[in-house]
Amino acid sequence: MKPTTSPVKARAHTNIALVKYWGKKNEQLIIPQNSSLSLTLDQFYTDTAVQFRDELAADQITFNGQLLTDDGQRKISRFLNVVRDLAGISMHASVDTVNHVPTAAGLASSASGFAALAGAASRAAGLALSSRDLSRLARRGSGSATRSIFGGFAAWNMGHDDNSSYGYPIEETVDWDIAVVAVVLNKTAKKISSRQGMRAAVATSPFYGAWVQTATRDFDTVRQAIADKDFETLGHVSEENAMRMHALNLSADPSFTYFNADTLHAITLIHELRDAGYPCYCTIDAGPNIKVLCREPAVTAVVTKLQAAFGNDAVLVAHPGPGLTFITD
Ligand code: 2P0
Repeated sequence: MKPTTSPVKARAHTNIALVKYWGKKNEQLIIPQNSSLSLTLDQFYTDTAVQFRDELAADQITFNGQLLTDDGQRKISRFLNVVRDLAGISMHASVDTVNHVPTAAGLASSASGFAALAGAASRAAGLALSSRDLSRLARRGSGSATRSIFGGFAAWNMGHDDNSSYGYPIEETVDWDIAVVAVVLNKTAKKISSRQGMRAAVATSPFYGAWVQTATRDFDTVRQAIADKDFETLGHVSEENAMRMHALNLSADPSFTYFNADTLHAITLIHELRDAGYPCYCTIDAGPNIKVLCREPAVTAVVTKLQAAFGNDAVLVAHPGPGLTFITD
């Protein structure tokens, strides 16, 4: 197929890892140290339109209406080179990306961004990739994007090379009442990127080997809990997995953490709710914000307690969301 003569637009949603990816075996191809498992969310997504055009002298990339320069531009151009190589073309592209993350969310993610870009750019280049191949392509932009090709519960099989490291769906349509309450505790950009943070953990944490072992076990347990609709096991193991990921960072040399004081306060509040009989569990990514896994009947109690502590605007409720879609308008 030939490159398209009009822009191709794709939408992908962000995902929250229940069994985390925190370390690479291969930095260039983004092959992880362990398989990971996530839930794609409905509330936070990215729309990206791409067209390859003869007349462009360079890739032209806008993000939320602003022309990107420097690092942001380079990262996307490097990704577009992978697409150009696959399609056997050399044209530059115009890329127009809009992030639909509530303005105050502080949850912007490269997962939805590179999943949407993989979909739009590959199709605009004339490629018709399978979902698995789209996930492998998204992986080249950012590891977590591998899983955002799929809706609901999805996994990333770590594999050992470009072919064997791909995403796949576990339960695309989630037919039980799971909700995720996100609490925004800090909106400013993090000082240590995920890429730097996980590199430091692999290189210096004395516990890294134990992380790989336990994450591998967690993957199987959470996968079975999803099949059994066993929310307590799913939540408990996800919370433990997140805490172990953050323990890697505390045990790195030099030690670092993404937590702030509010993060610890929020964790305490979730533990209090659990002690009061509400099944809810927290998970935390490479930033101070908390995401609380719960079932629908507990949402009101979780939201009320967190709003009282951190303000109404800091709390957002999300549900399982869809995988990559193409948009025609
Ligand atoms: C995850 N995170 O599994 C983990 C848990 C954050 C904490 O994947 O270097 O942006 O581009 O592959 O995917 C965030 O890291 O890192 C991430 P790169 P990415 O969702």
